[in-house]
Amino acid sequence: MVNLFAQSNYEPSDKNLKNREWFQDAKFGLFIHWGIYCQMAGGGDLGIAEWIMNSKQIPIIAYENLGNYFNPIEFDPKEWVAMVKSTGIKYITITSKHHDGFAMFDSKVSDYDVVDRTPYGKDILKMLKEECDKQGIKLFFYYSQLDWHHPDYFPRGRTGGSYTGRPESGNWENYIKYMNGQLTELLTNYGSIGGIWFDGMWDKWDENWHLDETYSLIHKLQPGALIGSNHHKAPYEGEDFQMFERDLPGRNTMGFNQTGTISPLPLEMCETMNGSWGYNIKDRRFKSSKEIIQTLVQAAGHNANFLLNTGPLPNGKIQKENIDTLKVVGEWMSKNGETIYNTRGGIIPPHHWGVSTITKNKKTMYLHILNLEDNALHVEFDGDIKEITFFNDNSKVSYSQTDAGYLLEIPPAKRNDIDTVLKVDL
Ligand code: FHN
Repeated sequence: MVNLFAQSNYEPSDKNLKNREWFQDAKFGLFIHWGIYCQMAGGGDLGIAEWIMNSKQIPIIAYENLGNYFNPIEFDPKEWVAMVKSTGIKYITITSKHHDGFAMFDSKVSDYDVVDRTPYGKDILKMLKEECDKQGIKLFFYYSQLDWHHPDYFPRGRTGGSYTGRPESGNWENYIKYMNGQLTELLTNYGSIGGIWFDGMWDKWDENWHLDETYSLIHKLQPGALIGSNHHKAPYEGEDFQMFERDLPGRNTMGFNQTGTISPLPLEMCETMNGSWGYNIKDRRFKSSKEIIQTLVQAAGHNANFLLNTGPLPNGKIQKENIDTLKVVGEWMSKNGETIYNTRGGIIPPHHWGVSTITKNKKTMYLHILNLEDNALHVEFDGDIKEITFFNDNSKVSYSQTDAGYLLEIPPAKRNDIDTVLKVDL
């Protein structure tokens, strides 16, 4: 029997509801997977990065050495956040602790962290948060409930088995205390944060994760903080948004999503820039800027935020290939942001030709045509339309009404290879 004890009778605070709306308006976030694993750069295997400890079965006693060499002296939070801003990204979600158990912040409930165990010795999350505050970017913390390092993460789940060298015993309640201790640090030492992005419950489904305790602790410390969990199932009570890993809401092309439920909560889809979350030197499968923009647009049309990942290098720099792509995405957003930010997934459901977004006052709809071979597009819509224009040059779109909707003329010269955006005044 799964005994999860989600936060029962949860009533989100007004602040929380406001933040949910802010979150939905923000639409675009940067996911950052950064930890001591980046120094192994995937170890020559495509598809391994932040999982290297488990994939290569590296015992704790050996893996801990990675801390001894982690010295990202070129980490410049000001540069990171400025780059984020110029891309049109509104929030950052960074790994505070991944499955390897290593904290990228100054933890007092453990010394297995960046301040105590690395020559760098600085609190990366604090540095980043200070800069985010200065530049007006919200910061969320990813936190892995799964832990391959802590001895009390016992009984073990599907991963982090005997190769780690931990005793085959442990006190689960102690682990929950430790986790809640770290979460308390994250929610008290870094000012107001966007929220907590949980991951890892899928490691042991039948465990009592004491979500009631953890979720109410978070909401008590910061009632406005949004909680989301990447458990791949429908949201539990106490969660404030629903997330989908590398898939649009409701889809399951990657094999992660275990639910057909799309909740009325704010939605978020996360995606990699290549195929890896953490830095992998061999992974050159970089998605084109076109593919990334189209996925962002698709996410918006599915009423979801887009959380796009980068895995920084051991020296603290962001991969150049990622910066180049983000620059192009930023240029597109600076021209077309009006059709994405502050909108909701359109009243015209996603179609093979593309998606629609709509302003919150429902006066303007945007059609994002992502695939079109014909010179005309039939759109099923039974509302009244005042005018349709091409968003890029305000020229009028010729259209006629049909029994089922509207037939729009889209001559080839007016089409854009990435997204032909039409503005529809309702
Ligand atoms: O195992 C993790 C993985 O390393 C990464 O953090 C992703 C991000 O969504 N989540 C997990 C897999 O579901």
